[in-house]
Amino acid sequence: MSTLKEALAQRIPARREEIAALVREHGDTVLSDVTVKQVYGGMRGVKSLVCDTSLVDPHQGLLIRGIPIADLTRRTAEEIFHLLLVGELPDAEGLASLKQTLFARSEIPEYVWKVMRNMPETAHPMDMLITAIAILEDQSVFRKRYDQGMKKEEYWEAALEDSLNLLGKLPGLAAGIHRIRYGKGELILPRADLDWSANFAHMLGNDEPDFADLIRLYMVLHSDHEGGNVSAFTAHVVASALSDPYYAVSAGLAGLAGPLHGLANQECLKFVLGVMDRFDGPPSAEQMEEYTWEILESGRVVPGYGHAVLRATDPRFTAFHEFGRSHFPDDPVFRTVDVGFQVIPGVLEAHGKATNPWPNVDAGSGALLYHYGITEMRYYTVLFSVSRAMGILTQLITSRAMMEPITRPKSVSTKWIQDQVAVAEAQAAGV
Ligand code: HAX
Repeated sequence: MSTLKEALAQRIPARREEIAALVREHGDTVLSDVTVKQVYGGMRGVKSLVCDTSLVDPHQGLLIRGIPIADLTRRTAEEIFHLLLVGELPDAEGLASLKQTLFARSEIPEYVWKVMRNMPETAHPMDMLITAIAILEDQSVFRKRYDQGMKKEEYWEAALEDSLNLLGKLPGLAAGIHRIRYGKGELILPRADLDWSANFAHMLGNDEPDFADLIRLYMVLHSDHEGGNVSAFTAHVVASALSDPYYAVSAGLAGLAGPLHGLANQECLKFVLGVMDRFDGPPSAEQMEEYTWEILESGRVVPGYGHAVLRATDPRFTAFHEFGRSHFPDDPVFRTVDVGFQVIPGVLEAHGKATNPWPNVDAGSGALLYHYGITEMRYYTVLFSVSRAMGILTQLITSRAMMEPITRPKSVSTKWIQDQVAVAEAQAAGV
């Protein structure tokens, strides 16, 4: 058996050499062209980023190190973290060691709780989480070692230390934010016999085995979604300046807090409860259709549907949908999500705007949390964040291990683009 650090240390030299050779021998090979539409369209489809932890196939959905997410839904969060980082699932001893490592780093300094308790009652739970991570920066090993003159070859070791420290604390931080923000009583301490996600469920105050299983699934499904999504890309850019993992994760999660990205799960449940409120319970297919058209005609997006990369039903939605169907098919909130799944893609297709009318991960997750009493929808993106930190951190450690430089794409002015277009038109006209 080897620890996570040993497993990584064994793999890094060959990987560095592989990439160095690729750049040395094929550095000028063209991978992607860029069109005017892409430049003004959020760089959609421009291939200019490396992410080896995961890939989003438009039709298959998320693949973690080449394994479809649908084949990983029984795994623990620790297994997924190891897989993301090392490229392989851990053996039993490696898994036990990682579980122990994270538990040993779970204690949260008292000053963090003081700040959390003093934040305004109106502060969004994401604001609290981002603040908590930012003030933990004081504990950064990366920053201290950098100040002492750490060698570039060793950056990944300090990034790994910070990542494990932060990851160990995240379930406790997030659960504590829930208890403080929603008046749930005293903070609950983690238990040494529980793993990372089971402890999260426990610290949220619900020890039902099915709830722990949902939180495990939630942590697995949201863990990573390649490198170009807003949160991963933001964290990548910030960390490329050698800002430490605390800064990078808090910046990335600020992106996750946007309604077009991670906040969509909060918006989804609002949508579902809105339909139920209007029709006094789960709607018929016709009522759901009517409600969806109203949203679209008022110029709003239907949360939980559409995706920048996916072109099919998100397998993560399917996994949540299966969970609901097998555990509580008659729950009214779940039934409403189910009617939405049957109706909304057709409405979006008829509306004709969205490139992908199918549900994404956020469409159903809130209904499952709601069933177990996590009814505070503003909190949902915090759960997403705890999981997504795994992807952000493993991408960050990998970037430091590969000694990547600072990110700095070239921007151009609209005038420059207009000039290029004029030159291209003149050439096409043979002038
Ligand atoms: N409802 C209504 N209109 C939609 C839509 C939806 N669910 N999805 C896309 N569209 C619209 C877009 O707003 C856009 O309209 P404009 O031309 O007027 O700007 C048009 O269809 C084309 O957009 P697209 O190419 O299909 O989608 P984008 O790549 O631009 O955007 C989004 C992808 C996920 C942001 C988009 O589908 C959306 O806003 N969905 C609803 C919000 C949501 O569910 N977000 C969560 C996504 C998953 C995630 O990141 N979670 O964290």
